[in-house]
Amino acid sequence: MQRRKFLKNSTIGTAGLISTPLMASCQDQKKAKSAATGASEPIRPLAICTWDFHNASAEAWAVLKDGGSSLDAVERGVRVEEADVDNQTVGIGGRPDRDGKVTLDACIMDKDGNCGAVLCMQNIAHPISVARKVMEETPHVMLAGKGAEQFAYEKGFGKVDLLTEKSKQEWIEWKKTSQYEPIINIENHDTIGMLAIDRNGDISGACTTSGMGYKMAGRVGDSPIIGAGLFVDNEVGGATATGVGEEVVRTVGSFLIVELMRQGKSPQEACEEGVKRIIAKNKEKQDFQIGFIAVNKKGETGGYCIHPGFTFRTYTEQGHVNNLSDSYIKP
Ligand code: SD4
Repeated sequence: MQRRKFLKNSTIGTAGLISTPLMASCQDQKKAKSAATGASEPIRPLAICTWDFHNASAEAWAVLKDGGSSLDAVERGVRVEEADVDNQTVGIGGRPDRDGKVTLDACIMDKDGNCGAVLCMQNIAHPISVARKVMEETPHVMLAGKGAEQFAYEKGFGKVDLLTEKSKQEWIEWKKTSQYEPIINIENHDTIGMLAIDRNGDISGACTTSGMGYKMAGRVGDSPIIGAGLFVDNEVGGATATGVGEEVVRTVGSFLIVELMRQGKSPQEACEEGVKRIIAKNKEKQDFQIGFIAVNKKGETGGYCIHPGFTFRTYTEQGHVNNLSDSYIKP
């Protein structure tokens, strides 16, 4: 909540984000890393997530520092946001669709290229854990809607009313105009995508969201789509996205970024190219936000977005850092 107010009320700059323990530009961070570790030594363990979700990245770190797997780290990390009723774009407390229903999307991917996803699922508080069960306990990758919900009950998940009073009242207010406009960095862009590397050097990722607030019933964005909202290739690295999902799907953004890293681009360069592909398809209209983050096998990280204001968290032995992403459109 603090972060949202800050982004709304001030111009973005390093001075503003003082509620976090550390703040650094990507360049500062890169310099610090190479000075501390030497260029060739892989940085691990490591967790990175979209936005300033410090509790989520701290939870992931708690798993990683004790030698836990990157898969457990990303699941446990993003569950923190799913459980946070004040986060209105993930899990319980998420904004509903235009009919007043909270529908959740999530996906998870492991070091072996296994993946699972749930799409447009109602009444279940932890979609990421259901996605993991789809991955581990079914022959499928994706379950949607009622089928996903039914599967969750079968696996012991309880039925939860995801619509909080706050989100309900805001939806009632929204219905007066029913204007559907994604607002840059504020209302619609707090999806958590997280990537982690464990002590073994294995990479996993997770992404979870309630999607765009007041979306059409049945609408699914990029977040639960493997390759769009998330992609991991343990040989190369991983990437994940936040923002207007339709645009990420159109460019298969996260897969693209991992492939660009495979071809030799750094995570930063690959994220920049990912955003540029989206811009190239939207020459007339750029009033929407996309943020990408990426990590490669060496533990180098990157992030890039269209509009200023996107931040991402990294957590390594060097500390917990909130990084201000560079943007295509300059402040
Ligand atoms: C979506 N990418 O459903 C998500 C929205 C998002 O914070 O990032 N929300 O399109």
